[in-house]
Order: sequence, then C-alpha cells, then structure tokens
Amino acid sequence: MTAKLISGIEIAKEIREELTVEVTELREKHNIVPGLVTILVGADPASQSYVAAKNKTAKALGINSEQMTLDVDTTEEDLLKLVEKCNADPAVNGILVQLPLPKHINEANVLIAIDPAKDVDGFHPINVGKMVLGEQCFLPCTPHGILEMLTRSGVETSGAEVVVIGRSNIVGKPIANLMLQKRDGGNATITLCHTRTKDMAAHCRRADIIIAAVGVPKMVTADMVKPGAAIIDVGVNRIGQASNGKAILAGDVDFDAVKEVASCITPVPGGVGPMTITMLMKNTVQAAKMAANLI
Ligand code: L34
Repeated sequence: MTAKLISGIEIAKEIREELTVEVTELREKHNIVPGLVTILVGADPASQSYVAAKNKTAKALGINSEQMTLDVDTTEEDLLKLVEKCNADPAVNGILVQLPLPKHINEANVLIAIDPAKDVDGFHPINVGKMVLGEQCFLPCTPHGILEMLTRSGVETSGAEVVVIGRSNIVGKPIANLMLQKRDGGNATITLCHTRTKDMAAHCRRADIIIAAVGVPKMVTADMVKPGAAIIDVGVNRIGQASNGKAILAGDVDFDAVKEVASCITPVPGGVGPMTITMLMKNTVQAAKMAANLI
C-alpha cells in the first residue's frame, strides 16, 4: 500500500486564497490593512528562515508585515520594551516573538507581556487557558494547522485513537487538548507519549492517527504503525547539508517505510511547516477584525 500524501503546501494555498478574499474585503469595505510584527532575537538559521517565510507570506496576502531583528545579546528588558511599544501601536494587530529565545531571556516573561488581543501565536497564558476551556481565542499556529490538515483531507477524528508523541507547549500539549474537545477535528481519544513513556511502540500500534512532534529524525518506524493509520509528521530535523549549502531535512517519521503502511501521511518538508505559517496569517486577519469590532 502507498499512502495518500497530505500536502501542507496545497492546503495552505487553499487557505491563503480564502484569506486573500478576506484581506481584500477588509481593505475595500473598511479601509483596514492588518498589521503584523515579527521579532527575531539572534541569528539562528532555522529561525531566520521561518521568520522570513512568515513576512514574505504576509506581504503576499496584503498584510502589513514588519520584521524586527535584534542582536543575540539584547537584554530581556529591551525586548520587553519593544513588546510594549507594539502593544501600544494601533497599526499592529499581531505580535510574534520567534522561539526559542537566547538562554539569558526568560520566555515566559516575554510571552505574558504580549497583549492577549495581539497574541497571534496563542502562547499567552490567557489564550492557552481559553483554548483549554474551549473558548474563542487565538489557536497556536502548528496545532491549528494540523486540525485544518486533518479536516480538509477528510481524516475522521471523532472516536479515533490518537497518539501524540511529544509534550511541548508549542505542539504536543495543545494538539492533545484540542483533539479531545467537542469540535471539528476533535472528539478523539488521546494518548500523549513522551520521553518517559514505557513501550511507545505498543501505544503507537493502537493509533488510528499518530502525531509525531519530538525532534528525533525518523523515530516513528513502520513496525510502530497500524495498517491504514493517518500520520502527521511535525518534525523538521536538519540532518545534514547538501553540496549547494541547503539543509537536508528529515521528519520524525521514517517516511519511505511508513508510507507503505499508512493510509495517509504528511511529508517533510511541505507538510505541517507551511501550515504553521499560514495559520499565523489567519490569526493576524482575525486580530485585525477583532480590533475593528467586526467579529
Ligand atoms: N513564536 N516560535 C513562535 N511561533 C511559532 O509558530 C514557531 N514555530 C516553531 C519554532 N518556533 C516558533 C515555527 O514557526 C516551528 N515553526 C516552523 C515554521 C515553519 C516551518 C517549520 C517550522 C517550515 O516552513 N518548514 C518548511 C521547511 C523550511 C526549511 O527549509 O527549513 C517545511 O516545509 O516543513
């Protein structure tokens, strides 16, 4: 069996077309241009490429996007001052501070400083709390993207056994929470596995859907997958460098072997990554509409 490919590039394109209509309408009917600020501290190559992609995508959609790049030695105090400035600027609807931050900066202090109404990453404790309660809020971009991939490609989640591997605040915890809720892409039975899980393979083999978000290349092997399962690979691991200098990427799933067992699977690259970027755009448009009392 060869699994159907769930293309993040294709689904992201579909959502961006919907967003283009919304952004055009905001501009033409309400004279509003959504504004996004992305803040990058330091020069980590992966973070640089993700933030650049976010700005490029925003601009292509007609969102006003500004990237602020700060020196790796920037103090927490100076970063907090910049966040405050963006909080106070009515032209800024969304603020994104790319993670991870350098070690000398306390991430929690920075995330809590962002105005929850501009927290398009959905990382502020108020938005995390609302998400867990199932209230209206900004959903974190990667989990939000995964829900869209599952629903738009017709993967049944209601009553499904889902195994999430990885307990990060960015992916594992929120996707587990969202998929157990009564909502589209939800109503699943969740098992959340992590580094201390005994016999991870046994849990995985029961799963109708596996969501791998661990950061270990090719960790999910074919023998861990039930025939016909749906596989969402969140890992973007840099495993080497090609002769042209480009990074060689691998997911958390052994794609070539697992695709012979699964019913559908997301690739790396071109899977969850592009969806993460696109859901940031969706949240930014939502923030602009909320600021104008349109929703
Ligand atoms: N604040 N920090 C904040 N928000 C986020 O939502 C993120 N994340 C994660 C890391 N830190 C963050 C991202 O933006 C991961 N992430 C992210 C975004 C995009 C891509 C991967 C991770 C992506 O587009 N990946 C491409 C490959 C890009 C490449 O060549 O490196 C893909 O096709 O998977």
